[in-house]
Amino acid sequence: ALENLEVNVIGMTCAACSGSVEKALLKVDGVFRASIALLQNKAEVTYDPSRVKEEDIKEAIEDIGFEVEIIP
Ligand code: 9UX
Repeated sequence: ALENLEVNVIGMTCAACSGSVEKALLKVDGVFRASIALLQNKAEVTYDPSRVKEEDIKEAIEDIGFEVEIIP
């Protein structure tokens, strides 16, 4: 079954930032949907937990230069 993950993304200041986060997330194998809320500093990700771990999703965002906090 697919799962949803909500994270705080720290450091997004413009629409190009949120665009690059969305693009990076959608490139991750097992990620189906990524919705970035620039003003709320949030990303909501729909993924297949049998194909990708929460940690890998976090890393994909960190790799392009933003900090991430998982919202429990
Ligand atoms: Mo423009 Mo957003 O450099 O970091 S992409 S502010």
